[in-house]
Amino acid sequence: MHITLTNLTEAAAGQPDLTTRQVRGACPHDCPDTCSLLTTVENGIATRVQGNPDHPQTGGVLCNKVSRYTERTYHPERLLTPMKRTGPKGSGQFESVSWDAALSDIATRLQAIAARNPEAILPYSYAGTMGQVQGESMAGRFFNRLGASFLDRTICATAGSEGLTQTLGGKVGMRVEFFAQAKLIIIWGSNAIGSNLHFWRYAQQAKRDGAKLICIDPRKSETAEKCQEHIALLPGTDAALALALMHELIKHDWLDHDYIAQHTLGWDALRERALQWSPERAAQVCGVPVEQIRSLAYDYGQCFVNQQPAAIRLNYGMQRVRGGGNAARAVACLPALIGAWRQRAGGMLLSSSGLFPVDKAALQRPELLAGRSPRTINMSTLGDDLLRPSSPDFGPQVEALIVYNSNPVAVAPESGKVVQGFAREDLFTVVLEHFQTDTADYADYLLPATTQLEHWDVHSAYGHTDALLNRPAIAPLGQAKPNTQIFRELAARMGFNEPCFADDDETLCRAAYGDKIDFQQLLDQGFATLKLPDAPFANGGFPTPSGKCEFFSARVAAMGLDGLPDHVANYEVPGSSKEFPLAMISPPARNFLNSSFVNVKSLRDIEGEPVLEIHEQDAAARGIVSGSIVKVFNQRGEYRVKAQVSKRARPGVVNSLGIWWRKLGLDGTNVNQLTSQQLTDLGRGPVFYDCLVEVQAETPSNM
Ligand SMILES: Nc1nc2c(c(=O)[nH]1)N[C@H]1C(S)=C(S)[C@@H](COP(=O)(O)OP(=O)(O)OC[C@H]3O[C@@H](n4cnc5c(=O)[nH]c(N)nc54)[C@H](O)[C@@H]3O)O[C@H]1N2
Ligand SMILES: Nc1nc2c(c(=O)[nH]1)N[C@H]1C(S)=C(S)[C@@H](COP(=O)(O)OP(=O)(O)OC[C@H]3O[C@@H](n4cnc5c(=O)[nH]c(N)nc54)[C@H](O)[C@@H]3O)O[C@H]1N2
Ligand SMILES: [Mo]
Repeated sequence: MHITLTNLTEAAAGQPDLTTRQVRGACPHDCPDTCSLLTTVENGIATRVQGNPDHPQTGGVLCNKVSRYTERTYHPERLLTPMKRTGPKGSGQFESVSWDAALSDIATRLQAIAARNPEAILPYSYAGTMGQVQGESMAGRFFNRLGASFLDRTICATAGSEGLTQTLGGKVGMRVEFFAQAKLIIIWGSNAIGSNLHFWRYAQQAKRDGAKLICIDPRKSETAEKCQEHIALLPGTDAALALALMHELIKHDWLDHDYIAQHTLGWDALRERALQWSPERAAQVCGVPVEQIRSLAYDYGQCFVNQQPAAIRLNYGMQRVRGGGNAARAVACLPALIGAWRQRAGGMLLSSSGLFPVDKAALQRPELLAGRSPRTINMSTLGDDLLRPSSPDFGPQVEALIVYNSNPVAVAPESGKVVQGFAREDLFTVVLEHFQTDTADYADYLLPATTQLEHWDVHSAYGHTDALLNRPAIAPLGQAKPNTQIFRELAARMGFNEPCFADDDETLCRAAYGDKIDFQQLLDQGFATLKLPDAPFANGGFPTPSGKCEFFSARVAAMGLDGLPDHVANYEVPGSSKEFPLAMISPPARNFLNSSFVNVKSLRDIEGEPVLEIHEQDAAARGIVSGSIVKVFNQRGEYRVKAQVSKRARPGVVNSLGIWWRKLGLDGTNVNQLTSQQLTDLGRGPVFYDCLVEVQAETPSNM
C-alpha cells in the first residue's frame, strides 16, 4: 500500500517515531466476532492490520474488510480538519475552520436552544464503533448534563433482544466455541460466512466431525449453500415454522418432559398453541414444502432421542419484520423442549452481550440528569420525527441533531423522509465522522473523528464472551480527535465543569467494567475471557423473573400483548398485493459493514454495483435479464440497481444487498428509499425486511 499521509501523522505525533512495533487492539465494528487485532506500526505509520493468533476467538483470521484497515484509515478522503457548511443544506460544500471556531459556535448554538428547551437537542448514534468509551461514555455524560432528548437505540436488534429477554431472561446463551461439538446446527436468519465468520469456523469443525448443518433463510446465501439443508422460507414467517416444529415434537413425543416440568413456565398453554400449527398450515404460511418442516423436526427430535447436542445460531436477520419479537420468542422456546440446554454444545445463541458486566452508570453518569427525565425519540422513526412540529404529545420540535458513530441518511428506513428532515434549513446539525458520508453532506459542522487505530477503547462482544482492550497504534491523523475529546471540549465550552468531564480515555476504559474484569489482564494480553459455566442452563437458572424459560411471559402479557409466542404476519405480507407483488429483503453485503467501507475502493470493486438478486421466474415475467438496470419501487419511493437473475433468490422475494452510500449508488438513493418506518411487535425496532415492491426493467441489459 502506498501511504501518502506520513507527514501528517508524524506532525501530529510531535516528532518522528522510528521504531517498528506491533500494537494490540480490538476490531470496533458492529459484528458478533469482535476480533483481537495486531497492528504493525513502522515509523509511526500503521502498515498492516492482522488477526491476533493468540486470541482463540480470532485465531489469527480477519475478514476481508478489516484486513484492509489501513486502506480505510489512510484513505485520501479522511476528514482531517473541522469543516463548516458553505453551500445549501445537503450540498456537501464546506470550508475548513479551526477547532476553536467550530466548538465555540456549536456551544453558542446549543446553549441558545437549551435555554428554551434542551429536549429540542437530539443525539443520534449507533454502532460505527462498538467501543464502550468512544460510544456513549463522554457523549452520554454530555447529553445527560445537557438534558437533551434520549435516543431509543433500536435500529438493529431490539425486537430479537426483547424476545430473547422475555423468554430466556437476557441476551444470554451458549458459548460460541461449543458449537464445534454440536451434532446438529441450525443457522437461523444468519449469513454467517459474511457476517459471523468466526462462528462459521466452529460450525465447519462440527461439520467435519459429522454434524448436520441446516440454514433457515429466504436467501440462498453463501452460508445456505454450504449447509446440508436450506429452508428458504418467506420473510417474516419464522414463528410459524418454529411453532410447527413444536407441533411435530409434541406429536412424536420428542420432548424432555423432565426438563420442561422443572425449568419452564407455561407449557400447557404453549402446547395448545403449537398444536394449532400443523406442518401443513405452516408450510402454507412459510411458502416451503411440508416435508422440509417434518424433516427439520425429525432432525431436531432425533437429537433428543439420541441425546446428541443440538444448537441454534439465531441471528438478527429474522427479526427485521413486524413479528420479529414473537419469532425470536418462538425459536428461543425450542431448546428447552428437547432439553438441549443440558449439554454445553446444545441450546442456542442470539447474542452474548448480556453476559458482560458493563457499568453503564459509571460511564454515562445518569446523576447528571439531576432528576430530569427527558422524552425519548426512536432512532428508527427519525424521518417522521425530524418533520414533526412541536406538540404536547411529541414535545418540542427537534432543532439540533448531533450525529456520531452513525450514518442515518443511508441506514435509517424511509430515507425520503429522513433526507427531507435533514434538509430543514432551521435544523442545526453537527456530524462527527471519518468521512463525508451521506449524512455528513447535511451537516452544519462536520468534525473529524479518530479511527480505532488512533484511540483507546474497551469492547464487549455479542458473539463471544471475551472483553477486549484497544490501544492506539498511531497518532491521530490531521486534526482528528476521539469522540470523547470532542465532547470533553464541548462540555468545557458549555460551562459543564463537573470533574467527570475531565476523565481521560484510559480512566473511562477502566470504569467500563470496574473491578469485574481484570484490567491488568486486558493491558497485558488484549483480552479477558468471562468466567462462565460451560452449560449455563443445564439445571435451569434462567435470568427471568421466574428463573425458568418463560414460554408464557407475564411481562409480555402485562404490555397488553399475547403472553405466548405466535406467528404475527408482516405489515406487508408477501404475495398479498397485486401492485407490489414481490417481497424485498436487504441483508448485508459481505464486503461492507452496514454503510461502512462502501467508500473503500478495493472493497467496492469486489461488490461492483448495487445489485438486486431476482429469481428467473420473476425476472422472465418482467423481461429482466442479468445486467439489466431495474427500477425497484413501492408507495414510498424508488431506486435503481443492477439485476442479477440468481438462484440465491427464491420466487416472490428479491434480495437487495448492502447499504450503499446513496451518492455512490446508481441514482443518488439506496434501498432505504423503499423501507418503512413501521415498528416491530416487541422492542420498537425497524422492519427493513417487511417490504413489498415491484421491479421494472429500465434497460434490457448493459452487457
Ligand atoms: N460483512 C458484514 N458483516 C456484518 C454486517 C454487515 O453489514 N456486513 N452487519 C453486522 C450487523 S449490524 C449485524 S446486526 C450482524 C447481524 O447481522 P444480520 O443482519 O443478522 O446479518 P446476516 O448474518 O447477513 O443475516 C441476515 C440473514 O437473514 C436473512 N433473512 C432476511 N429476512 C429473514 C427472515 O424473515 N427470516 C429468516 N430466517 N432469515 C431472514 C437474510 O437473507 C440474511 O442472509 O452482523 C454484522 N456483521
Ligand atoms: N435496508 C437496510 N437498512 C439497514 C439494515 C439492513 O439490513 N437493511 N441494517 C440495520 C442495522 S442491523 C444497523 S446496525 C444499522 C447500522 O447503522 P450505523 O450504526 O449507522 O452503521 P454504519 O452505516 O456502519 O455507520 C457508522 C458510521 O460511523 C462512523 N464511525 C465509525 N467509528 C467512528 C468513531 O469512532 N467516531 C465517529 N464519530 N464516527 C465513527 C463510520 O465512519 C460510519 O460512517 O443499519 C440498519 N439499516
Ligand atoms: Mo446491526
